[in-house]
Amino acid sequence: MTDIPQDHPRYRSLSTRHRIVSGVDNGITSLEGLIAQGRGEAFDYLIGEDTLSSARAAEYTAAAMILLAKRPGISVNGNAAALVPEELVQLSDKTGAPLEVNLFYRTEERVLKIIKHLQVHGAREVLGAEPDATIPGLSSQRNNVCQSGIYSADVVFVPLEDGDRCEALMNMGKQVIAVDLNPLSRTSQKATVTIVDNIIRAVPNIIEMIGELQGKDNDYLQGIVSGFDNQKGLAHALDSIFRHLRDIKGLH
Ligand code: PTJ
Repeated sequence: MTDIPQDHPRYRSLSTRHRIVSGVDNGITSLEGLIAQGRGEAFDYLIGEDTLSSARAAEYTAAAMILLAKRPGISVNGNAAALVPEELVQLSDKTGAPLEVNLFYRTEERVLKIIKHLQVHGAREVLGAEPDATIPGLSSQRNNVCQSGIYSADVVFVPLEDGDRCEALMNMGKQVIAVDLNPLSRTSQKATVTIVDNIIRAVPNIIEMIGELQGKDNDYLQGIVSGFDNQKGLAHALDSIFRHLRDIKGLH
């Protein structure tokens, strides 16, 4: 890997790109994951590569929802595993939400590699190697889930989701927290709470917010959740993109 100078203006973005490439080299991330990352980068550039105030509100709501959940669950794919393995383990440790590997381009080999990768980053138990339940109404490989994880979860955290499964999980009566830099994606439009932010910023933010909110009573947490409007958050993300484009010299 070429060394990226730390003072390079796009250091963070370029080192993230390298992490995804290593994920592919190590058999964790799918080749399609590179394309997904590219699309994410384009949207991240348009929102200014920083957490928007609406994304912060969504992250705060997600933290409250996870704390309120009876059975939270965390879905891990090949991109999330490559980008934020340690942070996902921390989120699981802090909340008791099991980590479950769930892949769109599922191969047994990749599932096992991701489990091992999460274990190297401190995970004790990781679900997903032996799915024993099926998400109804979903024909993709992502319908393979574990009874003790995503299947019985009431709140599911799903970074980089595909729209179909988001909808299928919602149809099961679950609350879905999605992280997706594209505010126009079907996932973004369907999820209970959509965090339009880069996963590399979103997960650390949520962990910090969970630390702040732990110990607050349920009424307080419920107040945060009730006060959140997902459509308003998405509209703010789109407005921010338009504003950013207008600010670029030459555009009116
Ligand atoms: O590991 P697998 O087999 O489960 O496959 C995972 C991918 C991501 C390849 C698969 O789910 C897929 O093809 O996803 P999509 O339909 O391309 O959607 C990915 C979404 O994530 C896009 O809307 C991107 O904008 C967004 N995205 C990409 N990188 C990031 C991101 N959102 C937040 N943070 C990122 N770093």
